[in-house]
Amino acid sequence: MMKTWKRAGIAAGLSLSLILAACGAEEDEEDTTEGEIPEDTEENGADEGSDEEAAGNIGEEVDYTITGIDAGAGVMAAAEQAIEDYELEDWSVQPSSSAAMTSALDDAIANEEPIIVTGWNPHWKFAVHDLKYLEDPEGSFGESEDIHTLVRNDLEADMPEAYQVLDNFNWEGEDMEEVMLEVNEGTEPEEAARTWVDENEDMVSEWTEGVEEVDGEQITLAFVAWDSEIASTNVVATVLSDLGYEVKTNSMEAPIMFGAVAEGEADAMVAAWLPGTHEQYYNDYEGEFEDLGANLEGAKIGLVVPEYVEADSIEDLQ
Ligand code: PBE
Repeated sequence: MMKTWKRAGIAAGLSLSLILAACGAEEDEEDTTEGEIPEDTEENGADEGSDEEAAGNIGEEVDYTITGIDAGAGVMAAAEQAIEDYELEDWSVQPSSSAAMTSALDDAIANEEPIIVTGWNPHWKFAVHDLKYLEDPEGSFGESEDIHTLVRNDLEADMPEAYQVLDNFNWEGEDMEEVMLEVNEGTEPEEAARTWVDENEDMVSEWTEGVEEVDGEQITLAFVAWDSEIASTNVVATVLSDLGYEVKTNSMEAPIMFGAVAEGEADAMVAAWLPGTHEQYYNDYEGEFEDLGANLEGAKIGLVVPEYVEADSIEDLQ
């Protein structure tokens, strides 16, 4: 299953990069006309010239397109909200996938082309590339977020051991990024999670302290194939399987993940970004799951660009 989405992601990434390459080519032609005064400088007056010019360019250069991820992601809804809040009528958000977005980002950076993506952290991309969030004075992307663990309502009674581990599971952004980085370097997620668990026995033993082993009971974790949640879900799966569980990790769309836990088709998820990113899904099913609180604090979503992009704020896209 993992293989399928990866391949689909790469295919989508390729077509995106072809589009970007095509845009880049047009713009190169314009750039070669040396000494020509860009049209909008004259129109906008000398004072505002450089800001407006940068903004005008970035819009044209990326074809007024924000490179997005899966349509169900909260960051996609927030990006649509930003288009409304900042009156960016000409702009649109292109849905793709977490994997296709990062491969489009890699390609753009390799060619020093501009790109704007729906981004978040914890994420390995900040360790690999020089990136920045566009400032968001309107707050379309909300403030700092926590990632919560949600379990089905009867889990504590049915699987007290797993419940305890899920309740204790708690780590930092940099822990998650370690796992993500390794996966990005080509290690299978299960293997990267195994390495992390083996190297962090102290932390893991806090999650499993006093928890009895079980004998092959089945447990299902729901997740979405976002790089961050591939990391967390595989780490929790490894810890549970070390306790004797037979763990299934099921990847699905974001709204379905919330529904699966609410309806008891999945036992748990460690991927609820709150209060903003998944507010809608959380409210849709509130009362039908148990919220075990934050497993990671200080996460963030927003629009992300390479450092060399001249825009600093979403306002610069206007
Ligand atoms: N993300 C990663 C998700 C939550 C985790 C930011 C892409 C989202 O936007 O829904």
